[in-house]
Amino acid sequence: MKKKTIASITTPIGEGGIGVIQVSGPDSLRIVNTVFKGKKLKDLRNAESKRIYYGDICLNGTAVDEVIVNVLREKDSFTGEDLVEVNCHGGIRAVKKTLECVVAAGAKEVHWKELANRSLTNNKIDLIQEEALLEIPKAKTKLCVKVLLDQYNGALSSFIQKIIEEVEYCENAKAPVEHINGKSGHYHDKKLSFDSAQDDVTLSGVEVLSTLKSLSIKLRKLLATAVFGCAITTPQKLIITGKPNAGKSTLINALLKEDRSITHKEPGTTRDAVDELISINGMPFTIIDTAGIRETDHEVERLGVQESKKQLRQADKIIIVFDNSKPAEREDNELIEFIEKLDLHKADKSHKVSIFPVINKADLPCKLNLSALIGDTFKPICQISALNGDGISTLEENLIFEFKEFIKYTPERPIIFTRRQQEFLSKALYSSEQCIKPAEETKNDSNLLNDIKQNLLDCIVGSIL
Ligand SMILES: Nc1nc2c(ncn2[C@@H]2O[C@H](COP(=O)(O)OP(=O)(O)OP(=O)(O)O)[C@@H](O)[C@H]2O)c(=O)[nH]1
Ligand SMILES: [Mg+2]
Repeated sequence: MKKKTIASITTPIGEGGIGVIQVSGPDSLRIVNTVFKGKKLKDLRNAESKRIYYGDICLNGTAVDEVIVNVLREKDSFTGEDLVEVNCHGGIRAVKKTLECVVAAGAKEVHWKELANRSLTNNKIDLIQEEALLEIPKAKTKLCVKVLLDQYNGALSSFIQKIIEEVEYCENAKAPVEHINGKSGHYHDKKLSFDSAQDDVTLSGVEVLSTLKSLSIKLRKLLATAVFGCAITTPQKLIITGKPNAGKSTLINALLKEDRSITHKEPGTTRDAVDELISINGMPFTIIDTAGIRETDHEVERLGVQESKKQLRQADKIIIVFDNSKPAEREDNELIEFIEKLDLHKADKSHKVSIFPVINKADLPCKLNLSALIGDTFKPICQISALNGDGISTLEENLIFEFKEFIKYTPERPIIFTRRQQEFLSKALYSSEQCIKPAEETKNDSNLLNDIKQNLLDCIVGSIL
């Protein structure tokens, strides 16, 4: 069935120098030609690929906007079909009017993500690359862009593809396994393709088993990147809590390196959870200033406390702020008790919250006897002064400790960056590890080995296609 030609505004709507509309599909040149009047080129259907043309977009013979169109024939376009990029003036009116003309001429208006999907369905990119492409506009830091761009260019896909080829190599060598999901042959027709082993080599059961074992190790190492990659695409929630007046908002400002959170000497200044984005060495975090937790009769404050508890339940990381200048109080205790129980009520047991207790106002004389209050449960990681900045860098180092290995990012490193990829590859690893032991015990039973290969292929190919 012939695909419909689609059109979408691919720049954000708002004031700006230019606005871009992309028209993709078999009729894109014909459609744009009916509304484009070139200064030199008379018929856009004769346009050369990778050339730009200057002219007007016209409606009933009247110019709507002056534009430059960029023509990319099927072989050159990222969607894998004829693509016309109309560059018009920025701002809301000019862009919308130009799109209306193109739609009136026969294109179907779509969300810009649909263009990425065309690229996928036309085998220009695979699913992982499409996921990376859609994440890039949301990237929060330079590090995020770097990691995602590498995955878009195939770092993760080619790594997984090599694993697939190694499994297929075992398959060529011994009793052939039916190809999965009716997809025959290798994973060749995508953007990234490799020549896999075609030689008719015969591997022994022991060799097949040892290859499969080494693939499991590779998969395990790859899966360890998910904690970093998923925090790149979904910034971790970092909640700041502590009794009223402990210095939570001041600490947020110190981490933000600016004065955004309202601070005051009166306890209870912050009543709503306020969130901001921070970057620590390129790692993005959503940092949330909470109202603290305490028993109160004040209705507005009570709602604030309720909201704080909700935020704490959803946290990835929690900083508990203790006040060095005051003796420990019942409120500190209540908070500790609440936080201790957080993981118990979680449906997803694999999602554990990390706690970072800090002693603030270290610049003031110490009146806090914390050990009597909390023992070793929440050993403070550092003493800080949110007011003058002492100890903040130590706190930051602690917050990014689990990403340390990845922040020194080696270009083109394969990184798992979505839960979907993580789930598929975890299944692949689980199914192979489940089978390897029995296969060893049964002296490399070829049926079992085939099962391992089949399961591995099912899950791994699923992660990429
Ligand atoms: N000396 C000293 N004062 C601090 C420090 N951190 C915060 N303060 C002061 O403590 C007071 C309370 O600070 P906030 O940051 O508003 O405290 P909070 O925990 O957000 O308070 P609530 O929003 O009321 O729960 C302010 O007067 C701050 O200037 C510190 O490290 N040293
Ligand atoms: Mg506050």
